[in-house]
Amino acid sequence: MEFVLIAIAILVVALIAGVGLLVGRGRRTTRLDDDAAAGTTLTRPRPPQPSPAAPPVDQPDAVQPEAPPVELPPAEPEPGLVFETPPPSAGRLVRLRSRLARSQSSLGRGLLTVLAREKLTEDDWEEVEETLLAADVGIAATTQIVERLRTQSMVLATASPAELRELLVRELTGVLGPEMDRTLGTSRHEGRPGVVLVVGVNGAGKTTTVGKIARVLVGDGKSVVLGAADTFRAAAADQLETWGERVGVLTVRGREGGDPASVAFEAVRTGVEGEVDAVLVDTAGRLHTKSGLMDELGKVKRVVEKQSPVTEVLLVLDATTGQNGVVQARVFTEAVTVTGIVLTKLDGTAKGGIVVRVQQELGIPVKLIGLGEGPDDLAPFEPRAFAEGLVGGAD
Ligand SMILES: Nc1nc2c(ncn2[C@@H]2O[C@H](COP(=O)(O)OP(=O)(O)OP(=O)(O)O)[C@@H](O)[C@H]2O)c(=O)[nH]1
Ligand SMILES: [Mg+2]
Repeated sequence: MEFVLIAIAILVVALIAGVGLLVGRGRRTTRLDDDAAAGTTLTRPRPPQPSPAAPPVDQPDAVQPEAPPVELPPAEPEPGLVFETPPPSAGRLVRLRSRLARSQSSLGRGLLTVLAREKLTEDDWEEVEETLLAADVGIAATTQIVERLRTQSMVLATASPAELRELLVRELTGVLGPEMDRTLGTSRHEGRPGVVLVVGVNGAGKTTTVGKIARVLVGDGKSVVLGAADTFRAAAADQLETWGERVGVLTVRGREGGDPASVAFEAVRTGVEGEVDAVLVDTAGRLHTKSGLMDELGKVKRVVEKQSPVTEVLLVLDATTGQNGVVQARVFTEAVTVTGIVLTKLDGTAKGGIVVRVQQELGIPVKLIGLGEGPDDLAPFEPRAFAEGLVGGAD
């Protein structure tokens, strides 16, 4: 009997010591259940000292509402180095609209040349129609524009070039959904950060866009945390981290091949506890035709929402992919309810009209557009400025 009691006592002491060790380790470093081998790390550009106490061990399924607030390490560049200060979001599209030059050459110039003819014949109207369709404006919007222009043909006949241009800009603005709400969910709401999930097929421009959005937000004076939930390749997290480093934004990353949902969860938790304005989560490119990968995306969102609601799901579409973009958008929105579209590479296509089609066919607003590979070549979408860019001649 005595022997049994002694054995139980030893067991209890060993258990207490074991638990103590585990908790102690968790306080020093942020580890996720399935990432235990390599750990999930917080990387802040050039921190002056090692990261202070990270939050205790956590699992995506076990939210700890009373976790102590995290002090994010101060973002300070090394002496002699300075973080970049990107320009604010306001007025960016006006500054970048000449990047739509390629679209402009086929759409704007083409239309203005025809509309300036003295008397418009049926052939001329057909040319107008073809020009709009060639720019990917889509049948519905093309029909609407042509019908409206036809009713104004008397005005057209006597209009000056400037008046013609204005008329065309007005008509194009009309089909660009000027009434749609394009507010980005990147602000704090009910004491929590805006949480943005960025999704899309391979190579659409997701990571670049997350980096550019971080710059836009920093330029607007907001605080940001990045989540590298593309754990498919280590290079993906490096790529994102580099974007963050340039503007002094922290990146949360996991080990290569780890669970993307865990990294996303950890990034959002860091953002919640650090009381930042927005957490931006980059995800791996995935084919919309692979249902397993689409399910994984659904899981990322569900897991993040155990921590804080996702306020924005941005689907990044490559503008040069045409109709396929609309198909992609349908599948992605079934998996994660897309709330906004980012149309990238509009600088490299003559099909700027794709904006119209994507919005009309999906009912989802285009919120941002990518107009180049430069770090600040991303602009909030504004229908009027965009129409001016398409028609050209404003700069
Ligand atoms: N010209 C132009 N290139 C862009 C734009 N946006 C992104 N790119 C380029 O597109 C390429 C792919 O960009 P990424 O951001 O790596 O794409 P991704 O969707 O993250 O790719 P995966 O993670 O591999 O799926 C890069 O070379 C970018 O510079 C844009 O608006 N214009
Ligand atoms: Mg990427």
